[in-house]
Amino acid sequence: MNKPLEMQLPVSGKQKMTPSEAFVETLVAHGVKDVFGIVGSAYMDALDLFPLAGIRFVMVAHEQGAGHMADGYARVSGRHGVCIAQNGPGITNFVTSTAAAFWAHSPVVVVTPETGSATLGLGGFQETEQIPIFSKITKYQAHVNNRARMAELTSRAFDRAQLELGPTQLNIPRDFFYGDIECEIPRPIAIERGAGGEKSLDEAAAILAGAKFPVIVCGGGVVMGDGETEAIALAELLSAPVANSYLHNDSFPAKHALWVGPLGYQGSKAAMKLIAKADVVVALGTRLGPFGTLPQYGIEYWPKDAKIIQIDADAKMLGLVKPVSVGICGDAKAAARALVARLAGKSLACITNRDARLAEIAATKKAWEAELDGWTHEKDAWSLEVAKSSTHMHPRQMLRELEKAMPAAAMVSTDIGNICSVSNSYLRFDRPRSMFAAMSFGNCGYAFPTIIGAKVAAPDRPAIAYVGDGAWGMSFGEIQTCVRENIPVTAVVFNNGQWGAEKKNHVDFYANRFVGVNLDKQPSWAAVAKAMGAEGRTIEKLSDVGPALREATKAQAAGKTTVLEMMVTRELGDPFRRDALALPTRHLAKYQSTAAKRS
Ligand SMILES: Cc1ncc(C[n+]2csc(CCOP(=O)(O)OP(=O)(O)O)c2C)c(N)n1
Ligand SMILES: [Mg+2]
Repeated sequence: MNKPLEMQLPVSGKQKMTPSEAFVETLVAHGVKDVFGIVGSAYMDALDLFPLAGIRFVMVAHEQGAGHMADGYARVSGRHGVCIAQNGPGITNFVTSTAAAFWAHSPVVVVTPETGSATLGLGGFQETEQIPIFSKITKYQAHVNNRARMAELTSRAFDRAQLELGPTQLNIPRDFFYGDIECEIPRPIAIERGAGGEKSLDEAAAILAGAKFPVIVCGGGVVMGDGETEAIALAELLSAPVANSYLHNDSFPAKHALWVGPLGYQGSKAAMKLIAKADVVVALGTRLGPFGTLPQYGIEYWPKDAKIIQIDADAKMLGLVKPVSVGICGDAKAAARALVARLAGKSLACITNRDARLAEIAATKKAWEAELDGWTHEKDAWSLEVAKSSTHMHPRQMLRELEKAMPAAAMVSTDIGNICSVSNSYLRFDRPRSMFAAMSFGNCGYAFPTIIGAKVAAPDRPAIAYVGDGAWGMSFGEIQTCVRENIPVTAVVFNNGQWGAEKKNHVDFYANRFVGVNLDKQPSWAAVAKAMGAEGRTIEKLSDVGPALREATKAQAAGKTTVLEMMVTRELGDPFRRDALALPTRHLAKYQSTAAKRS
């Protein structure tokens, strides 16, 4: 691992420099230490300055990987993630990772050198219109239309990424890196976010004072706003159970007695049963995304008659998905603190039934844990059939073993897939900025590069990616980055020999007519890892899971990247979205054999 670089200060005062120097000095002004990308002539003049500016260039295998690394870096550190590539194809490779960062609210600055201004529009080499492509997946796009504005526009792209919490694009015609300019390097703009309007906070406090069964849902806003302590204080004041919003399992400490687990797909039944009883829901730093509030396990848990107090730093999120009684446009940390200040010492209706509620929370959690312990395998007919003749591990049991062996302070990224989704019930964290799921964009291939970026930002924390074997085929190339750049992580690859999450739809809706879902003739992923210079292990037995994870994460301290290939059965948990599919209707005679038999 490279040693952390000395803090550098940018040049001050107006002076003569080249645009490349202005660009790099602006990165320095914003505290940039690491940039992810693949080398390209388009920005070579600036790249040449990185070493002396104290900026590490992390060379990756594919630009999409660089974008996800910048995302993981930003999510764990709260600082900017930065990626850069060659104009044209290097930049279009950033599209998926930028969209993913957009939905993860990550302050990523996507630097997109563009074809030269003198030939733009002539259909030259590596030319495409780079602004329209990113227009819907960035919070702000800066186009350097004049080389003298390099520092100003670079700095704005960095400021906006933090102010709006999302990716921004900095588009630079490649010839604009050269020349002489006079400029001053701007300093970052820091804006303190407040608790929200006094009136809405007063209204919220009044509703909470009368609540008999308040429930808090902590979302990504608590993590990004560093509001854990304040969320705990609010929860303790109300003795309210706290659920994590979908894929934000790190938004409230799992060891806390009031934590009840994540809502949403493959989440905690305890959280669902308790929120179903709420008369008031405090949505703290969450937009209550549809994916996280749809019925699960056949439980329609959303409390339709409850009053909802929603707190979000982005006013556009208020009442977007669920109608709210009070919307507070504020920072999760500051708003939670303001609510505690308003409620402390007041007579609260929820205190009268406090002990009964605490007992109910504990009993509901206990019942869910017991259910999870006993839920060793899936019980639908197809899963029972495929598991019957298999010697491989049941995914759920394997996930429980991983949970038990999870090292302290671990960071876990999760991909999109059936087993990764089931892992939601088994991922618990005691500190924020620990879980990096593929979020709403849901692209396969997210988890591995994202954890590599997270490890660069937090080299002392164990870094673990959960990845299905299909998604692994998309992303394993970044083992090269781990090995070459000495970024040691652990990849846990679930080998079920299929694109399982999609296969589940074939099982549920298409009468097991499998098209394009079986991953036959896969290589041994453990052997591939070894061939690439990492460690690789094939895990066949449940009793080996925990020790293997512990050993692999320990080996990170010795600079070793390990791929643990988990051999699991082909059984499949509940699907992502039963609600979004329908049984097949066919009108043409030729396709009648595929029509659903309706009774
Ligand atoms: C880039 C991308 N392509 C396709 C999909 C559709 N998709 C969602 S889940 C999934 C299957 C994932 O399979 P795997 O990674 O093996 O995990 P498993 O479901 O088997 O656990 C696919 C193809 C997607 N989400 N992202
Ligand atoms: Mg699979």
